[in-house]
Amino acid sequence: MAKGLLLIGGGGHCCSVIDSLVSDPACPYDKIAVIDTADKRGCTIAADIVCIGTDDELEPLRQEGYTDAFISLGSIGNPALRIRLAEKAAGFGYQFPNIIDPTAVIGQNVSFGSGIYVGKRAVINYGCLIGDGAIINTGSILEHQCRIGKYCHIAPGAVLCGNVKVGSHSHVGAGSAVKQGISIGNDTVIGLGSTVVKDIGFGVVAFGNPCEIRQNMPTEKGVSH
Ligand code: JB2
Repeated sequence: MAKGLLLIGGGGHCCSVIDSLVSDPACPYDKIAVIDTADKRGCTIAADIVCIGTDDELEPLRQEGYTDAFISLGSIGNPALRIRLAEKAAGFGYQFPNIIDPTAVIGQNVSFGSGIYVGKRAVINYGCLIGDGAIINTGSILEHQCRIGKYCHIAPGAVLCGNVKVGSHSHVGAGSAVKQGISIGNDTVIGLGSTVVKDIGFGVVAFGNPCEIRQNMPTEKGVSH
């Protein structure tokens, strides 16, 4: 039977994911399709890959040879929907691959969970640990031995110097720089362009140079996921 991949969420982030898949000569899939909201059924998302249905069709699509699923809906600071969709797909027996753009550079002794996206020209250096469902986006740099929790998003161009720890569900904004050895807690957002030179706790929004805590995470973005 053909090996199929279902991409869940067909917006901007999905276009990046598709681009990485179709530019990879080692892509293992015979067929790739998207599911999104009902109004997108039949729409081409990118590179001739079409939206064929909705989340309500996860079960029958699994029977049609879509063995693998990938959460291609992105997030800026609140991955709750990504987590819910992954749990739903897992319940129907889907496997979650890692999608690593062929231009990314991966060092030795890097450990990946599952369902991870690594974008174009991202660099993940020696000994990093990357949790399930993380997005290591375009051009970001994770120096040696960084630990990235589940469902984090390291946004484009962020630079994490060595031994940085980012807790689960957290977001490091585009173009931010994080000093070596810093810890960022769970469920935290670092705003774009920040310079993080001291530890930042859990459940907060922090930004600026130097990066400071500005507010607690709004309730609807709290730790309900
Ligand atoms: O419950 C859902 C659902 N809710 C929204 N199930 C499924 N299968 N799809 C859902 N969607 C779809 O996700 C929307 O209809 C839309 O097509 C897509 C979200 O697209 P959007 O372009 O708004 O955002 P994104 O998640 O692809 O990208 C965000 O995150 C990226 C990491 C953006 O902020 C990007 O700029 C960012 N790079």
